[in-house]
Amino acid sequence: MTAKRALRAVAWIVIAGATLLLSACFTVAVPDDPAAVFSVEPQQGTAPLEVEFDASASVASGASILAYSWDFGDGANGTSVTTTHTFHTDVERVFTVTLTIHDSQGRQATASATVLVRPADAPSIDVQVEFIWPFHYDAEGEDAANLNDEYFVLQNTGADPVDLGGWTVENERGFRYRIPNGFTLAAGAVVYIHSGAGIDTAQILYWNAPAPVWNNNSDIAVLRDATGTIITYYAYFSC
Ligand SMILES: [Ca+2]
Ligand SMILES: [Ca+2]
Repeated sequence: MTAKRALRAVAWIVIAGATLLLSACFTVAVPDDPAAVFSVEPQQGTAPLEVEFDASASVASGASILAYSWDFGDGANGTSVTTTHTFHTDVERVFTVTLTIHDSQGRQATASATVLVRPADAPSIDVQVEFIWPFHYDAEGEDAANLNDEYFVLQNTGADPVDLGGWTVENERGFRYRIPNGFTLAAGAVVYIHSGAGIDTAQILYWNAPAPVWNNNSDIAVLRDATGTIITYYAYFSC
């Protein structure tokens, strides 16, 4: 049996003044396991958004990579090691792009990343609130029995307090939490938002979800302001 170890890598990437916390994962250990790796540039922007993808860092030790298969998340596909795709949208969308490589020993590996595309007429966003580490989507033990160990953290990275009343966070399936009216996050302050029930404080909020919110293998958390505009998001993927 082929042994595999999965590593989760977290990278801080600064784009146009906004900092996105991205997670990616890849498989290592057995030296000849192939691994799909690719870069995305840019990772967000205004439609029509031309994005360059480069999978040349993918590896298949002891074999050669025969095919690259791209799924751009909007119905389009690609087949080159490096490729360009233009995203079109009339509403803000987070596209999930997936690369699958096939090697000469019949094995395959996949990797995913996200691209945030805003409509052409969208106002510019001065991002002040961000997801920060950790995003604890896998609660200790059975998630359904430990909802409050599922949580994530938001930080106001700006210089002024931000009124988060009416802002929302939703998962990839559209299950949404609304931050209570009157909740303000001071400059530099953080707030933990737990999936379960509890009494809200200035540092801790409770989603009061009836079941786990965050998938343990992959999900996308989207933060919107009170007008529904996407402020930022956090994505993670299974290995
Ligand atoms: Ca979970
Ligand atoms: Ca768990």
